[in-house]
Amino acid sequence: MYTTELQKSTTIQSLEDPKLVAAFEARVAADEFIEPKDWMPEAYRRTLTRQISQHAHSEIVGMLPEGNWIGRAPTLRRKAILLAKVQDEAGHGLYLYCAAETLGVSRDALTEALLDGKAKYSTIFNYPTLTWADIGAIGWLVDGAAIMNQVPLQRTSYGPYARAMVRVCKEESFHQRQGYEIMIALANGTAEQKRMAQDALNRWWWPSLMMFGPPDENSPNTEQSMRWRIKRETNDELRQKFVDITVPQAEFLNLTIPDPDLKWNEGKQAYDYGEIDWDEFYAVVKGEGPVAKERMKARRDAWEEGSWVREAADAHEAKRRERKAA
Ligand code: FAQ
Repeated sequence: MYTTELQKSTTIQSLEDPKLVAAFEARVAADEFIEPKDWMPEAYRRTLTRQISQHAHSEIVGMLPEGNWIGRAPTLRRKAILLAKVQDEAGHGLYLYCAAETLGVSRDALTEALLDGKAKYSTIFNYPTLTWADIGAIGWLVDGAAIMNQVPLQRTSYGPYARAMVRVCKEESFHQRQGYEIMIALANGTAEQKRMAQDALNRWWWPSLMMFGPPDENSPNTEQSMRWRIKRETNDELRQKFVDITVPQAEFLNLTIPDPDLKWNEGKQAYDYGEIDWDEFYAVVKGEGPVAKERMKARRDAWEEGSWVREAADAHEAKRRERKAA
């Protein structure tokens, strides 16, 4: 839906005052932050609304796979860490919804777009967490991929998004470490624990690479988003950096990345890796992921069960306004 809207608003953009557009582009090119009350092209606003809201939905849906293990964490220490991590993800979702709201769209409208299937969330959260090792693999790989993508977003051109990313990145860094620490414990544990760690790596590796989005040549938004400095690096650039940083970490764990084509390329000083199954990626984007229905049901139920809280907050706000007006 959003790509179509972007095309529509690109047409609108051609009707926008060229002087305003030129001044906006110059500010972006000079690495100035664009703030909520500044003039911005409609297509810029829509692209940001799409990206930030997808990001917010991902943080919130992303609590579900790990939430599944809070009650089954193997020790009190692991449970406390996991609880804190999942709560951090809720906080990230909230900062991001606030950043999206500064673009003039309500949080309710954003949530409804998700529940109506018009807005997306990251494909990665449509895979199940089958064993405790999956919690290690999520922290190590999923948070690792998230950091790789989000560090450059601290310099994204939209001020509220960039500032939200600063705190998010600090917390994601702790998340990545806790996941890797679980993997270290399992990889150095019993044969069964090592098998669990390898199995989790086998299942999470390729979906983690898909998190970075389609290859640049099939990414409809990258070119414009790079020009507007919404994105600071392309999908393929970030994916390559992630592979390069993660392969030595897997070697340290004595685990094998499930890719027979993975090999160091001396010429490019980076790893070559095998073909990603893009059919799987697009199927998951379309809502056909292994646990996609479960995830959306959980979000729908939470929205419905929380309606009394929203009503109470509205009633409180109405009373506050009445008192102020009196
Ligand atoms: N999943 O033209 P592009 C996390 C869509 S946070 C689903 O390349 P773009 C923390 C894309 O929206 C994880 N859809 O798009 C955590 C577009 O849709 P359209 C989330 C995807 O925006 C850890 C279409 O495909 N992070 O993990 C995906 O330029 C652990 C064409 O793609 C962010 O959202 C995907 N993987 O680049 C929480 C970071 N990839 O226009 C809990 C911010 C692409 O057809 C536990 N976002 N699409 O409606 C971004 O950096 C960008 O939006 C990209 C995609 C790189 C994700």
